[in-house]
Amino acid sequence: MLATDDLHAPKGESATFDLSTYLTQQQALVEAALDSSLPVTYPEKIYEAMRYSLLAGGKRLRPILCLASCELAGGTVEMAMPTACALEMVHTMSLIHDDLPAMDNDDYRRGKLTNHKVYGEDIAILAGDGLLTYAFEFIASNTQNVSAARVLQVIAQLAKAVGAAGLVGGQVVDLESEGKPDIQEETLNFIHTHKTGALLEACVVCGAILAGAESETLQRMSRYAQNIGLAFQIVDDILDITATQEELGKTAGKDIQAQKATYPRLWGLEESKVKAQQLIDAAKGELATFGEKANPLIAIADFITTRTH
Ligand code: GRG
Repeated sequence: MLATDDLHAPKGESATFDLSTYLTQQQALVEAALDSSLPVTYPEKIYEAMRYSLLAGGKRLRPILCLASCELAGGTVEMAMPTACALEMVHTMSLIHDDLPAMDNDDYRRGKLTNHKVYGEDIAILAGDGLLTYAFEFIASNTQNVSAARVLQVIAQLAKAVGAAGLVGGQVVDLESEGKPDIQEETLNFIHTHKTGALLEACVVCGAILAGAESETLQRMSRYAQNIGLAFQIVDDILDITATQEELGKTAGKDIQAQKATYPRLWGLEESKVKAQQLIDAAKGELATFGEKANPLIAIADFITTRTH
């Protein structure tokens, strides 16, 4: 669980919106919903492994983005909560699989031993599979006060973001790029718009779909999300160099060790920070027409560049 200290509003944030309080409240709602989303039943071992990673903390940024986007577009937290939980299930399964020896091979995640270190590789793979499939069941079976057509649109959007056209494709190019000294900016952008950006975009767009947003709103939300998605990954690459293992909750310095293609490697640290800020400014610009309703998403955009883990 993210400590309240970690949620202090970034410098320069609008005095009218208290991001720390907002994030703390939304995070508590998400934690409660996730906890009740997945009861333990027979065979207990797989449910325990799924719950171990799902309830291991984390910023809960993806579900919070989905809830905020639904509210901006005129919907409610209740309409979006099953999708918000499903997005965190998908994100968690991608972390479990990413940490496996065959992928990034990490022993720590969210300050705890990785899933395979606790349950073994076989169960960790299945825990990921279980979370991925349950995410879609959870949206289909639990969404209320939203038309079936919108729920179907959300399921299609999420499936596209997760498959070979999204996370899976991004991960493949990331794996292929390891150890190659001359990665082009185009390739790096492909990796991160797919591996990280696609799911963040799905969070924002799905929230707006559930609320019945018009096409122009959906396009604005989509551009906002693409910008924060890339900025999020640039900051992730920067933190891998500048933050400690304690701050990150996972092994620090892994990118250099694995000779990974990263933005700081391409541009240097300072230029990477400037580019992340430019993307955040562009993201906030997309929401200017929404007035105060956009305050949560604007403040979350600022949080992305000021976060420390
Ligand atoms: C999705 C079917 C399927 C398979 C998985 C392994 C894989 C394919 C993709 C890797 C995706 C991945 C791990 C991307 C990195 C995204 C990222 C920056 C994660 C860190 O997100 P935070 O900082 O983490 O929001 P917390 O712990 O706060 O939730």
